[in-house]
Amino acid sequence: MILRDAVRVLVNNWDGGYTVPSRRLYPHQWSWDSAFIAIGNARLSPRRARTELLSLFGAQWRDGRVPHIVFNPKVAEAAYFPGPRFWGVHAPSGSATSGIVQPPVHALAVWKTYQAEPDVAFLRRIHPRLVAQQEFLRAARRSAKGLISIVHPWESGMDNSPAWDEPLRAVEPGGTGFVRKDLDTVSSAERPTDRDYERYVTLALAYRDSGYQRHGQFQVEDPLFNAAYALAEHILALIAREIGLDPGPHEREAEATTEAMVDHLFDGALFQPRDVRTGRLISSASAAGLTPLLLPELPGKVADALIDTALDRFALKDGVLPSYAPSAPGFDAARYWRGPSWINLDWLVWQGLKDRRPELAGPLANGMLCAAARSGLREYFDPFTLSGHGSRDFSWSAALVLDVVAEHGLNGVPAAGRQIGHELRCFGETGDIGDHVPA
Ligand code: 2M8
Repeated sequence: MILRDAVRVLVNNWDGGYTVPSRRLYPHQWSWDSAFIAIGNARLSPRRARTELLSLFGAQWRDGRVPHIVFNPKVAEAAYFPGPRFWGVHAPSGSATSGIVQPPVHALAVWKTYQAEPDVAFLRRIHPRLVAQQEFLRAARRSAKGLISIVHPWESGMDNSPAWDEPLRAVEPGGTGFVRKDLDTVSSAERPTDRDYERYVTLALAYRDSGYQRHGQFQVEDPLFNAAYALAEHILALIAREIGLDPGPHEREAEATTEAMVDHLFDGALFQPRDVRTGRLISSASAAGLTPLLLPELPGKVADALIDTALDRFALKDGVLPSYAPSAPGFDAARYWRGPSWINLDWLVWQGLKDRRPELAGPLANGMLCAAARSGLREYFDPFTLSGHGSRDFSWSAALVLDVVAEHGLNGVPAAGRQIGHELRCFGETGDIGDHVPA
């Protein structure tokens, strides 16, 4: 049932060259969503996964940035706020895009896709684009400490995290007179407040008006973003080996970033964001602080401390990871990124635990499947009751559930690859899909 549902969601949300995160709430292509979606699609149709990634990188800017939204010209301006007119910018390909970025988890998706079906031509084609994405971050966003900044909460992917409350207080909420679209689909109790939106809009307008160049009133070094950046370097080294290039510079960059993260963002129990404008660590309780577990270069002692924190403060043993520690001020079990469990975050931590602590990775895999089985492929879940929130038929929930089933199995029955193929055929689709090859 879960498999059938997951395949149905991915098939229905496919738009010919990429997958929308959700038909109504998010009707365009989103950057890190496409990476997670490709990871799931790699289990169904590696070709579709490659197409999804190439389509996103087709809208890469000349400076290397991969915009967080690539707009579908066939969708009405009013269908999503802030839409293409708000951002007012086009990629060299001609696509209207936003001008901010999201965590660079794409190298990971490329590698998973390549593992599902080794296609060296694809690796060669996408490798320079992944390198350019990293180069943009180094050139535009790297501090003397060797860490990458985000300039908008939307760049963290965890937009409404309580971790951003403090730096956002410094932002004068001037952006008014806009009409939110998200509340047409989802209850306001599960989405950011109007006040938060005013600040998001203010920041985005200021960045836009500087030609997407100057940092505004929000500049933060986020652990999840930096973990994704360092992991991308680690994977770029693997890709370089595969296509006959020198892995050395990528290996050194992965090590240096991991070290900088430990030196500057680790508080002894959890990785914390640093507010670049004040120079201080933000004392938060965000599960983003656990994602450095992804980094193979992370010292064992630091990993052990993180796992202790995950057990004590995030109830990791129960298999459902809240996005924010329930005992911390600001936690909300149902509101977007302020506490609910998200499958992409659980999946990232699961990746970081599989080799280190398989006895903890197993329950986390079961937890993701349990949430999806109980409430469907929702955008997020109450971490106590597993009730579903946000959008329905959400693509990365579907995709990552497929990946978990393929690797971990359902109820301990492993390797459901053939079953997934069967479900796909039930929908009249075959492995040979995704004919529209952009970029
Ligand atoms: C959410 O963010 C968008 C803005 O980018 C929104 O709320 O309209 C976040 O959950 C983000 O991480 C995600 O990529 C996006 C699409 O799923 O939705």
